[in-house]
Amino acid sequence: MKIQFQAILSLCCLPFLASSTSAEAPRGEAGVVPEARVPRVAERGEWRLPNRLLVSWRSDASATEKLAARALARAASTRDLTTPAMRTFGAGELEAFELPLLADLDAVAAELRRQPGVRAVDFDVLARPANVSNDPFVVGGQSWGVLGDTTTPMNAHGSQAMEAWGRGLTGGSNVYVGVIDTGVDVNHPDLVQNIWQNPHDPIDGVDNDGNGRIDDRNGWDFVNNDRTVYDGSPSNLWRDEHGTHVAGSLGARGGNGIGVAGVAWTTKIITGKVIDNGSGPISGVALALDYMIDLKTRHGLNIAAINLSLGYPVYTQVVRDALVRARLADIVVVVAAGNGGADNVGDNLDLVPYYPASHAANLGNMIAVANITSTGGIASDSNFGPRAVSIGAPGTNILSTLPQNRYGYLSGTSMAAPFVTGAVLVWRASRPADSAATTRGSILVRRIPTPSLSGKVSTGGRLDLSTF
Ligand SMILES: [Ca+2]
Ligand SMILES: [Ca+2]
Ligand SMILES: [Ca+2]
Ligand SMILES: [Ca+2]
Repeated sequence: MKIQFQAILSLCCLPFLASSTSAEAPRGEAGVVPEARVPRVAERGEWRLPNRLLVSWRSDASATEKLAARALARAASTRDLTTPAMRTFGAGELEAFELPLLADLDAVAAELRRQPGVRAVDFDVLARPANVSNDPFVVGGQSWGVLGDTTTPMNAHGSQAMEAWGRGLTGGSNVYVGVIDTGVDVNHPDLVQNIWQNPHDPIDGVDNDGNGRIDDRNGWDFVNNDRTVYDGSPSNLWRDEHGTHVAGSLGARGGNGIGVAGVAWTTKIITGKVIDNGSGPISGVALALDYMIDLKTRHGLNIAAINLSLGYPVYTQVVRDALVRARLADIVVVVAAGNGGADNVGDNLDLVPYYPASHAANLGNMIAVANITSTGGIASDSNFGPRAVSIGAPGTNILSTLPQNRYGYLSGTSMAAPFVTGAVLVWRASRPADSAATTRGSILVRRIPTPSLSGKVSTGGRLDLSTF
């Protein structure tokens, strides 16, 4: 039931692909070259303040012992943090040591712990709200794409989004995303809170906000040229299935106790419906891109990313020109690398172009994404390209939202792209000043080197939110 390639525009997914691929890489990261790898959180110690130690003195510590310890630590200054409660309960004093910035905190702490007046030495650690997903398919482990290597449940090949959530990075409702795809079921209970509601164009038959689309409440349907971005129904579940699934992967509501969680728990999803009943003309893609760009540049919406989980085999100037405008508008455009063509075997896009993915190599705001499996292999039908394709992300057997309050699994590079798009949203929520190019570069450099992607994508690695 793969979507036919002869369509003018085809979706980059393979519904309900039974199991994984024949191109599995060895498990783990054995043999990975460690060059240029961004250190993981624990390695680079970003949780702790770089120059502070908290010294708990023994209650019987003498002034001489304290002086000696401060000198040993070469503390630039010290601060007394002793509280009345400590005194009430007979505890020793507490002191913060401010050390020179380049001090080796671990070494100094170890030395201090050996001093006679010292009871304990702590690092001053940054506390952030711990966001623990209560979304049943995350808790249950079915949503492997959001898991990390230190999470429970665990999957080392997931996007590690769950680790970012634990540090308070869950996106934000002031960060907008354009989903250019089929329609999206804007009433799905796990999406509805994250669906954009245009406040400036009430349903009154008038284009109140002057963007050329009358009553564009949640986006626009560029295929049928109407305002309904969801045209499915209980008797036509398939019609806007693809975009609904993509929207859930990047931005299903997290922490709401139902269903799945998108990489970004909160965002505002704007739908540009450009595919209906399996395909749509690429002119709609260009128009939808410009619609999003206009919402950003003239209407002030903070659109950080656009997801394009679609493709076609011919170069078109209109889409390329719109993508250049998206770059000028400082929007990251994430595109699916595509799924192999008629033979279901992934193609090298450096040799066989597929668009818009093949525009990515030449536009500094674009990221083309390959599909990896839950065991870290590149899916056998995933396109690749050491120049054209940037990174791999979970794309095989991905559980997400489906129309009419359903959930289901889909596979393909269509499913991989929204993980990266969600990562853009999470990044920009905590770093609102970063440009599209900076955001793109930051995500790509954080990839985890992955054997199956070596020589297949430009970064040689897979998406990793754990160091966001
Ligand atoms: Ca309008
Ligand atoms: Ca109106
Ligand atoms: Ca419609
Ligand atoms: Ca949810």
